[in-house]
Amino acid sequence: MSTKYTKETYLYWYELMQLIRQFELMAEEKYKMEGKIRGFFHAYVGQEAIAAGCMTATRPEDPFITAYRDHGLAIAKGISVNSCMAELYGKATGNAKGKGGSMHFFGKEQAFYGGHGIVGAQIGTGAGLAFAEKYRGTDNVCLAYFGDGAARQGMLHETFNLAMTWKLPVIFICENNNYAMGTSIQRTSNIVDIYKLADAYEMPSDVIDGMSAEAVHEGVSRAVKRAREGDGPTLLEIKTYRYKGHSISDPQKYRTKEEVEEYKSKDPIAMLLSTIKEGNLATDEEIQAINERVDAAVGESVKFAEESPWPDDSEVYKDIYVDQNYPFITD
Ligand SMILES: Cc1ncc(C[n+]2csc(CCOP(=O)(O)OP(=O)(O)O)c2C)c(N)n1
Ligand SMILES: [Mg+2]
Repeated sequence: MSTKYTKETYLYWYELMQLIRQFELMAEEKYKMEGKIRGFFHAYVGQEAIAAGCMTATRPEDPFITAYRDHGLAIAKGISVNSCMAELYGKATGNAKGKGGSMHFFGKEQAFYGGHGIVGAQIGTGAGLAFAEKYRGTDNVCLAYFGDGAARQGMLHETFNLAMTWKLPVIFICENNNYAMGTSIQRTSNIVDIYKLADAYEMPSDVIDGMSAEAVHEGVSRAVKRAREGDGPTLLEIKTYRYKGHSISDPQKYRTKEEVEEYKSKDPIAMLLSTIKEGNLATDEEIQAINERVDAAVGESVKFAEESPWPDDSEVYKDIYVDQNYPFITD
């Protein structure tokens, strides 16, 4: 079988997707089994092909912004797994200095603008990032991610309207994983084809198989090209599935085990590996070497997080939008 892309591309996708998955599984273990991580925690397991395909379709300086299910995209953007694990542990070496936690990963240097907990808020902020790029005269394109639940927020409509009016270089990426917490997409609207929401604003749209890094790469590349050329936004509905609960404390009564197993049979990493093998792109030894590299990086991230210091007490009032000398803050 001949493959569409180079060996490097397939192996890059494979390594990145494995890194995201193994990071998530390790962090979950540290949370559930050892109590080393506390607070909110939303895993990206099952959705990794979206992060992988988006990376090869964009440039490092293209800004990304997403919701609280942010670990995978942050790692894809090049924020180190050490600083991601440390952030989950609440340590000073975390990418948000241990003060943001799971939902607020951040890396300005990597053009990763969070990590946001208010459902749908980052859709508007993403258009703002795109506005900034256009204003500065760059041809960078912002990728603004949100879930199927967030697609029901008013913010989406106001943002779509202005983004089309001003032809902003933004790609709205709906990661449609079928559920908003425990509420299925059928229960939140009579419009279950989210891509159709673009029609009201005459915005181009597309539906993409989110279990395939190749399909994501292709769909996002088309939208990026249009945005870079000044033709404005696109809505991409990327169909995916999360294997884990909404958050770490979700008993998952709203779906059957059979449904989850059905999606796992189309696992994005397993399918990518089949493509790699069928195309004779890598030997078993090469794949094993990647897996070992990933395991070593994830293992090292735990060591790094555990050995890192807690934030100093003096950090409490830093990095918030309040003057440190504000009257009600006393020593
Ligand atoms: C404005 C607002 N309303 C409600 C919530 C509570 N809440 C947190 S996550 C969530 C579901 C969002 O689902 P979706 O957008 O599909 O994202 P997914 O978790 O599937 O990635 C809700 C309702 C919130 N954080 N913010
Ligand atoms: Mg969802």
